[in-house]
Amino acid sequence: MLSEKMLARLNEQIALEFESANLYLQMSAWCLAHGLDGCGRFLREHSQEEMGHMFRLFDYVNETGAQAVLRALEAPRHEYGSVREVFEATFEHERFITGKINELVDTAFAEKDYSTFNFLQWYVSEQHEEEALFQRVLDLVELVGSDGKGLFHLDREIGKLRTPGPGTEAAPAG
Ligand code: OFO
Repeated sequence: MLSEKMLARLNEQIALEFESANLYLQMSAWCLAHGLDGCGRFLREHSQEEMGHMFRLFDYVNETGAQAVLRALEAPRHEYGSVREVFEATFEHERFITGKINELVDTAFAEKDYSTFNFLQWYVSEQHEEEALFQRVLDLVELVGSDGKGLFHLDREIGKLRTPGPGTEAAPAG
């Protein structure tokens, strides 16, 4: 059974995962509006991945006999100066989410809720993968460049990336 504190924190994380999904979906719209179809596709897929994170938490909370409660969501940022700025924001966002997952783990431990502590390990691994993925994207921006012809190639390379699950590596699509 979840403590009140644990339930409130898990419900907040459900909202944060929704906001992550909306952030990446909004970013995909920015990319498409700027002719960057590969980046748009990658970010749209990542938005769906975030919905998976949300549902995993939603199901867990409900399975404990508690009730997942949804809150109003923050509107995501929709203006960016460049594709570099978009991907700098993705990396910053993932670091923010890692901090939130760590706080959840701290709470589970402090509440002696070892079932939730165990459940959260998947998210710990996932955040490691997510930070690595977006770091890789930033490395690509650096290597390939984001001006002129570089932007064309960058869009193609990012369009080939796939979001890995925990235990797998970010690999270009075949
Ligand atoms: Fe991007 O990991 Fe969930 O939020």
